[in-house]
Amino acid sequence: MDTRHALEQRIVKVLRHRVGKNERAAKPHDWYNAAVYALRDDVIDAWIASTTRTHDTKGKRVYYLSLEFLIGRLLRDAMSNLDLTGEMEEALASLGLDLAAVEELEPDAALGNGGLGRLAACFMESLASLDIPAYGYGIRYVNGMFRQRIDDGWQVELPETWLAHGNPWEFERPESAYPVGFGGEVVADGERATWNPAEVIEAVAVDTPVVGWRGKRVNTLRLWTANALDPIKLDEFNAGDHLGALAGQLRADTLVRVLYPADGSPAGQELRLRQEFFFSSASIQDIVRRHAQYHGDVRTLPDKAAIQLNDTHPSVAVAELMRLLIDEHAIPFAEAWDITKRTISYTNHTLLPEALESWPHALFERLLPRHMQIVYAINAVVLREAREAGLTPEAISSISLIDEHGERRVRMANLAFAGSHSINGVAALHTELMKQTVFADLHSLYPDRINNKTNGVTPRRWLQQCNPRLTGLIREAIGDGFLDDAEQLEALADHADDAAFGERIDAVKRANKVDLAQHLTDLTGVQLDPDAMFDVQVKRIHEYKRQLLNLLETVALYDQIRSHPERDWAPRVKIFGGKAASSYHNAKLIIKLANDVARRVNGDPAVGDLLKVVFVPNYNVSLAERIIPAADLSEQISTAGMEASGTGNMKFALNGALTIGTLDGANIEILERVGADNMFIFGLTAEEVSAKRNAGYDPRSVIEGSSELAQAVHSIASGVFSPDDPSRFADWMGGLMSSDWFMLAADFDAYAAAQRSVDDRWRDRRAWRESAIRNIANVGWFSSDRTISEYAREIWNVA
Ligand code: 26Q
Repeated sequence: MDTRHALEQRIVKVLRHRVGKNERAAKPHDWYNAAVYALRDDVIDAWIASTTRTHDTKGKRVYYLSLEFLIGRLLRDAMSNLDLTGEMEEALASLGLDLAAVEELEPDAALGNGGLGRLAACFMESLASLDIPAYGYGIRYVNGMFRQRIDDGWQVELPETWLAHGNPWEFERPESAYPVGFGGEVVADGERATWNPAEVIEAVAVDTPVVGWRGKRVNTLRLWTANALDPIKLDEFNAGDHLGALAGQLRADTLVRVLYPADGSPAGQELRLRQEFFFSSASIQDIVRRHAQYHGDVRTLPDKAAIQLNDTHPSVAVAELMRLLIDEHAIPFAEAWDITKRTISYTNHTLLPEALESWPHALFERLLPRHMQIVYAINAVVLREAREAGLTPEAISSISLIDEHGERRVRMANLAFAGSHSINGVAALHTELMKQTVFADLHSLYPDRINNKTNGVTPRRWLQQCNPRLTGLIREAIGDGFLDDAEQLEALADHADDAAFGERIDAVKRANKVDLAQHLTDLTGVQLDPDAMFDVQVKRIHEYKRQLLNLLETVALYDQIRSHPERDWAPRVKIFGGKAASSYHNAKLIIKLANDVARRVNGDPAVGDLLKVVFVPNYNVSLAERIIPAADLSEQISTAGMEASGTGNMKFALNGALTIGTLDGANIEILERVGADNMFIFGLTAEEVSAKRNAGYDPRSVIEGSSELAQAVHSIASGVFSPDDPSRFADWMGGLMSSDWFMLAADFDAYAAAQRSVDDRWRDRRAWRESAIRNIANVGWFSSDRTISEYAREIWNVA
């Protein structure tokens, strides 16, 4: 029996015995579940083999603690990494089903906000692909990232119910459960203590397999769900208090109910701290339990476990590991501190001061009284080391884990820094700025700890799976080596000035654009010309990312086209997408403006197909997989010094888009590899931005000095795009005149000029194609395999 036939039989069998339907009764979702169950058997075999291998070799494991994993769909990933896509396609076809349609039934696992969560997902895939034993630890949110609907141009947030039809990828592990305490009191006993929490919630593991490339290894993503220890208080129930009897379960459910839909501006709610401790504690208990079981002595933990903290969200893990070592394993404080630092390392993802987490001391102490004591004990050590090193009182106060200015607060970044042997930034510039700004004093005390690990993206999802046409063409041109080593894409450079190859690259891009145009028409009703330039800015909406700069330039271009319709304009489609944090007023206004501009421009017969504007609702991983392969131009235009790295920038370049961008984050490193001839770099440098801010920059004079910008600002302010409410944007635009922290005005002219060079290059079709090929050829280095290899060698010390 051939394998296709075997897969088909398996699907029908699991449809009957696991889903409980026959072929006649099966609904589309039943077929989706059956397809996953059938494939899953192969995944499970490889999973069990991987775990056994790690046990047998007693290898060191990596533990990636992250409050976010922005995974997206898993079916294509699993099929493709197991090389079963073709078989699945044929098996489903013989059952009268279309694989693409079945794939569409899988909801996105959107357990993350944006870059940080997606990075965690790429890292999990690369860890498995590089055959590194690893666990991801996080929370199984019942409602992940909210679904975005656009009502009359405004963002409306709706709950995302990704688990509504069940989740065939997950395995509940009731035997892996741990108590997590909150509140209560501490009874001291020398360095040790007994903590009697007022409340205990049970964390239960739910595992998802993560399949590596060519199925080499399958690792585990372990997400915690919560149960009341006593799900129903029967005495209370029987006494008639039916709701009170269930209160404990409700408190537990609340913990894992929803992902905090903020990025960059932390919401200081108690529930967030409870989530952070809940998952950190369960994960650390699981890690220490596993170590004790397989290796006996907790003192050897640093030899067998490397714990990476994804930002400060899990930094309470430092105190929790100390507590377990001291209180439960009777290790002296000094030795516990040494073990902790050798085990833990921390990745920073932002310099924005408002995004640095800190918790009110009173809240921290009330919720985690034992951890508060441990934080003080750690602080005593750190402050002593700072005094001994001769640091100034100001430096010592900035290093302290406790912020004493105003209401006393616990600084989570200082706790993570103190408790780690490695603190890394996510791009070269970002890491340098960490040393010079937020961590300057900690860096002077511990100068060997800060290091750089430039981000990367998995080329499986972000090239092979999302762009099969391009992948096929590259294989024809340079063979299959790049599938296992993305840096071999370099061989494509030999084809960069081959005109015939350029035309084939163009044909692939055009086909992807036709597909995307159809999809966007279905979503928004707007008709798009696939021969126009697709100019794309998709990412979280944030002022520092400067979607408003792009919109101002769009408005300026619209004015120009209307004034000079006779000129040889390069037809463009401006595509925007992204979610705004629900409480972020200006971000929501950006979405409204994009939609208002779209309505006016798209309805203006004077511009016709020369300019179209689309705001794609509900941007998510699956939409990214359609949009990125179809992009011609990638907008990476953050205020220099503010985007830690960016990872979308890498995905676009890998798919042959040219970048227009600032010297920020990883754009700088992309420029080093792709070359200035194949990118459009503009604007102030990070140093110039900070000098300008210090020199007292006056945006009003800059705006008035640029006729194009002044006209754009005035037309938005006066209601040209909002005739239904002419003053809608007036205050906002007025504010820009007096204060422009993100330097939109300062960079506008340079940005507009760069856009006109984009037009020039676009008209030279051959030159554009050559640049596109040189982008693809030179960004293999931004594979997350390279990033993870560096972490493995330089931070984790794993083979
Ligand atoms: C913190 C506390 C309370 C509520 C929310 C938060 C919170 C949540 C998410 C704070 C920040 C985030 C996300 C940050 C993020 O996505 N940063 C991005 O990380 C990427 C991966 O390193 C970088 O490429 C981006 O430059 C960076 O913005």
